[in-house]
Amino acid sequence: MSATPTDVIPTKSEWTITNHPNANEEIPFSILIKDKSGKPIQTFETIHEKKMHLFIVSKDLSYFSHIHPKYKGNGEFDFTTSFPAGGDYKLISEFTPKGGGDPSVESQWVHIDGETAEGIPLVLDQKLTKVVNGKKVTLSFDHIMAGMTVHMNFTIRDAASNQPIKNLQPYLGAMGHAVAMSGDAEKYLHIHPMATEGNGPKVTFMTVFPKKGIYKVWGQFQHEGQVFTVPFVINVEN
Ligand SMILES: [Cu+2]
Repeated sequence: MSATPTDVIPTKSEWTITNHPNANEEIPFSILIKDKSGKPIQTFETIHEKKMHLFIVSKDLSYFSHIHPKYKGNGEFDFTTSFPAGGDYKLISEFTPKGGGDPSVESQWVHIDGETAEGIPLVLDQKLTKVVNGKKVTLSFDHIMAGMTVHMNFTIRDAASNQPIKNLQPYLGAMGHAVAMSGDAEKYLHIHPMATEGNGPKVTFMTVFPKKGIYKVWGQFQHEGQVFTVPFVINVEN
């Protein structure tokens, strides 16, 4: 398994959005996935239980959402979602046309009307331990250098007892999922979950940060029927 994407099928996309979408309203979207020549792609692989994974982030990366558009056929995926405030959001879709290796990625910026939330500056986490939903999550790395395969470990404990959690549940067919974006929201990273022994407390992912700088990483895990998302802001060195 390689940390850099291989056998990615080149695609094009066409996004259809209501005119002047507003914050706090359900907004319908459709995404048409086409091949290089512009013909709709007909068949997609099911990866981690879904034909498409869609991530939505605000420009300042303070907002994060992970949803699964429905495949309507003839290359078209539909979904509805709402946005917490006005402003610019990036929508990143990941899907694998039949026969592809790693997923293809198509993204689109959208502007949402309505009162804009004040941008929250990305602040580097000084300590890579956080408490979310009663879990104490620690992020660690073998190293954190750009351009090289990085192993990222999330270690999950019960926040109250500090006991390691050993009964994580598979979420979308893996022991966890992780997503990373560069601080400017330009670069989206493919992250591979590694085959893990047992159900926690440590879940390892593999990726390559393309260049140095600040990145935000979100880990998603499931425990006792609840999915929780834990974000970290990290600095990748040269
Ligand atoms: Cu997904």
